[in-house]
Amino acid sequence: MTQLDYEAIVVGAGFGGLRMLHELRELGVSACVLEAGADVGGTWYWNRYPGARTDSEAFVYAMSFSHELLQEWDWSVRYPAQEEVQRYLAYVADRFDMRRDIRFDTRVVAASYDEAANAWTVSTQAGDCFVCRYLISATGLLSVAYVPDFPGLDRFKGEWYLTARWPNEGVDVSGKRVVVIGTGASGVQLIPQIALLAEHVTVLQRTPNYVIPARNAPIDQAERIAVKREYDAVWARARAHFFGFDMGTAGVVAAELTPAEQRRALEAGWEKGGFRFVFETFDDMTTDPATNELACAFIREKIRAIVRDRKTAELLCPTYPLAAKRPPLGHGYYEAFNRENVTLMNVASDPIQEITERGVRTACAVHDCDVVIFATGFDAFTGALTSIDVRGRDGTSIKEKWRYGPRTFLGIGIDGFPNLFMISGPQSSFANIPVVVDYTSRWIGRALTAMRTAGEDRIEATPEAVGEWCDMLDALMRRPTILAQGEQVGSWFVGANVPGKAHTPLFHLAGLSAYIKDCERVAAERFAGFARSASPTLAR
Ligand code: N01
Repeated sequence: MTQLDYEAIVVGAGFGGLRMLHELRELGVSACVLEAGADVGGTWYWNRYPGARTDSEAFVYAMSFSHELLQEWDWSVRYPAQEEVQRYLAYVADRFDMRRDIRFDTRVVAASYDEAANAWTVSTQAGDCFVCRYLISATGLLSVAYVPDFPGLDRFKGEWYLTARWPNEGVDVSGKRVVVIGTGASGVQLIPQIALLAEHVTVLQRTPNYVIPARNAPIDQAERIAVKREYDAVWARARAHFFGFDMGTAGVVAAELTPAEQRRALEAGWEKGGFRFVFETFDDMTTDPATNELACAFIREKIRAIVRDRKTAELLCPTYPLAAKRPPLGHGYYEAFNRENVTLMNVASDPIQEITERGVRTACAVHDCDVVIFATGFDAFTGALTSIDVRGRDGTSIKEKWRYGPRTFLGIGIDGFPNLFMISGPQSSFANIPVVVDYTSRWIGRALTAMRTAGEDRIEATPEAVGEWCDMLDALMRRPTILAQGEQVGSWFVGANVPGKAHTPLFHLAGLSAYIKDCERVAAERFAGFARSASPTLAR
């Protein structure tokens, strides 16, 4: 019989990995977490660029599994900064004595399933191998940075950095000329902060975003006490919400209001700020194109009112529907373009050609600089798993299997890959991450419990269930919704941000609440769509 090192190995010690480790311990499953970084945190460990902070409101950007933890921890502000989130995750790890089951500085490079042994062998970059029965990936959906292949980067004489791999010791941009490439959520957070220090910041924008003001503010004690008193209800509302937030609805669609009432609603939403603008202004903002355009025109008006230089303001105004790309939250983003030391350039009309010794060259201009910062996004959802050589029952790798896009059941299981579970896997839900990973970890725990009760040790999504799941997601993408329009605007939602990547829906486009309903139906039908058995190893 194959000797197991652990019953379960979890890859990644971010929100997902820590949550899963807790679940496995509750079930009495021996487990080890392998983490590439030197500490817990995952995304929060690596993305420590200036300005990095949550876009989710703090109270629901937390672990919900422990009442004591929820009562103990006090968030300082509505949108905590990276340093505070990192401190929180370290606190969770210490509070529950998790570090003894985590191996840091351990990058997983390969994993293969041995059918005869019903076991996974997991190999690390350092050459270590671990054998386990269950392999659980918690590698994050936005963890592998995408860097465009601009020629000449190796010639550049200055410094260059990725927001997604920001050095621990920080970067001193004071007095330096900086070029930032990318204006997604990362660039939008970074730009106002480095503008405070740099001599000059040149922002190379390809597609403008609808940046909604976050309205960050300290959390007052009365609010803190009120939330802590009803935390169970907070989580119930978050699980029932499209995006996993504790937010209400507007209770009204735009067409029911007069133009003056619509205007008042938009102004009120803008004042509330954050994703409340999207979810609590009109209930049809992401479903009715006319309502969506109303909101888009309103934001464009705000941009023109904030940004003094007319040419810059026009360049910052998007023309595609709001939410076709993930809208970032801003902390003085548009205001930063009123500074003398910030210049916006359009690299849609004048694309980047190469990096030279002295800076970035576009077709029509040369931007000399001391520092280049790439805020160019991620190989979302699939990148982490396809960059590891994961091989299933017949030796096929996930990378080969997903050549034309990911194929999974519930974003949790893959046919041909027994006993492999994914947390925040492709084709699962994209929503407020702590809520998603809490649900998925509990769901995997329920599956393991059902197997244990039935005397089984092997579980695998069936090809039929995978086929039906993919068909259902394709049908969602073909619906004329706003989210489904991401393909036209190069959104990572559908893999359209990485050249050569298959354009398929990378997550369940009907929202978290619908996703949970689908997962609950599967669990209620005794995990229908998964073949479960006792392996000969167990029977022996
Ligand atoms: O990445 P992005 P991100 N030439 O893909 C540009 C989450 N997140 O890291 O739009 C020039 O959004 C690209 O241009 P275009 C959040 O879910 C969360 O900012 O493709 N430009 C775009 O402007 C978010 O959605 C938080 O035309 C090029 C930028 O690079 C997701 O992560 C914070 C280019 C990439 O934007 C990704 O956000 C940060 C090229 N060749 C991120 N290639 C919080 O919640 C790419 N670009 C706090």
